Formats: sequence, structure tokens, C-alpha cells
Amino acid sequence: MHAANPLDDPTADPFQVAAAAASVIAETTGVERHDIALTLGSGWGRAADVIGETTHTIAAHEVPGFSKPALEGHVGTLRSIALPNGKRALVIGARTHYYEGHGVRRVVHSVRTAAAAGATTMILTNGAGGIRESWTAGTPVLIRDHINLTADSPLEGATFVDLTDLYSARLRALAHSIEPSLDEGVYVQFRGPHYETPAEVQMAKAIGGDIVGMSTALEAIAARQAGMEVLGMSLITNLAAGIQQTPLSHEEVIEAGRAAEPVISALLARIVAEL
Ligand code: 8IG
Repeated sequence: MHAANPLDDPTADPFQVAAAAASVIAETTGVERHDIALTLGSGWGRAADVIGETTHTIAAHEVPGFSKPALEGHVGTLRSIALPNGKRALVIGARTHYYEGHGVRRVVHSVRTAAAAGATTMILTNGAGGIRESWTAGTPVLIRDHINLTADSPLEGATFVDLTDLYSARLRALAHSIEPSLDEGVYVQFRGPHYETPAEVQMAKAIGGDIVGMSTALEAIAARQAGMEVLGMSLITNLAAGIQQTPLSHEEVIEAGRAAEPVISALLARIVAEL
């Protein structure tokens, strides 16, 4: 059995749990503050090995509020990495997805922990489906904006947060200066865990979406609430249902991620080096 997660207590203050998690990270690593945090989704895991030198690896379940990953290919660790430019990165390899059903507090806990650990830049990556037919599996895309179709929010009560420039124009310009060929797109978060029907993909396209996924929008909102600057990137691991003519499979997604991993990891390392 797992120890009870403090976030499952509805009377708990999620920001206090995040502060406790940040304290454990600081004590375990001896690093008082981390400057940048990265959540590495499907296909992006290798980036942790190339952006800098890992000085500490912490099992996520040893940190308050975190849980073991639900999925193979999602590594349940937090890593403290010394970057070549002297900054410190916290790499979160333990994403909790909304579809796991533990509630949105658990989903955004890693982002709040990163903010409590001192991070002012939040890099959110994911594997996702592509709606644009010009994209192929293995294409990395910058997230320009999102549409949140979960009908949920990490914000509680009358907390009004502006999302006009959620995916920082400054950071997108920086990414473009490093890789001018990067496309940008609007990320549409569905609840999942089923993939969309072709009709739902056509709806996402009609309302302005380019990318379909199951993770990043809720996390980005929490990052903005915490005052962080957000960079979002999707690896297109498949074309969305009905855009590609063959059925979607998780194996296909994992394989596309594996194939693209060296290229996108190197790209992310070059971006992080400029932050
Ligand atoms: I990887 O086609 C991956 N994640 N919603 N749709 C949604 N999420 C995804 C997809 C997809 N591919």
C-alpha cells in the first residue's frame, strides 16, 4: 500500500504541500533554489541526460504529494541538474495525468512544487496528436496557445488569472532563434485516456486547434498562477484520429517518441542553454 497522499485530504492547502515538497528537494539535493523546471513527457525523457549534469535523482514517491507514475515510459523521478550556464534545472519525470482521476490538485502539484523550489521558468513537454496534415510523427511543435476542454481548472475559488500570453512570446521567439523551422500550434487538452473520435478531432480543428493531448493545459494554468514564464512543446507522435488513416496505438506513440528522442532532446538542450 502507498502512504496516503496529503493532497487527497480536501482540507489540505495545496500550496503548503508544494512548499513541503520543495523543502524535501532542497534538503535532499543541497540545492537551495532551482531556476528552471522541465516536465518531460512521452519522447522527451532523454533530454534530462543531455541538458547538463545530474547531481541528484529523487524517487518521486519520497516527495510529499507525488505518486508513482501510472504508465510505462513515464519515469517516476525528480532530478536536479547543473546546467552548463551555471543555472539549476529541476526535471520532473513524474507527471500525474488528469485521466488518472486523482483530481486537478494532484495534476498540477509538480508545477507548484517547481515554483516553490524557486523556478521562474516552466518548460512543459508532451507527446501529442497532430491535426495538421503537413506534420509527421516525430515533429516537435511549439505550443502557441491552448484550449482547455477538461471543463476543470487548477484555480480554486474566485481566483482570476490572465492567460493572454500564457505561452510566453519571448520564450517562443528564443526557441525560433535556435530552430527557425519550428511550427507553432494551439494545443487542445481533452480529458482522455481514450483518444478522440475523428468527429472530435474535426471539432478541435474547427475551433482553432492544431494539437490534441491529455496533459499540458491544466499545468500551464497553474504555472501562470504561480507567476512562472511558460514554454510548451509537443512532440507529434501520431496524427490525430481520422487525420491519419490507420488506428492509433500506444505502441506507435512510444516508438515515434523513441525515434525522435535524440533530435528533440538536443533541441531542448540548446534552448535551455540560452535561458
Ligand atoms: I502521444 O492523438 C498522444 N497523446 N488526446 N490525442 C490525445 N492525446 C494524445 C494523442 C492523441 N497522442
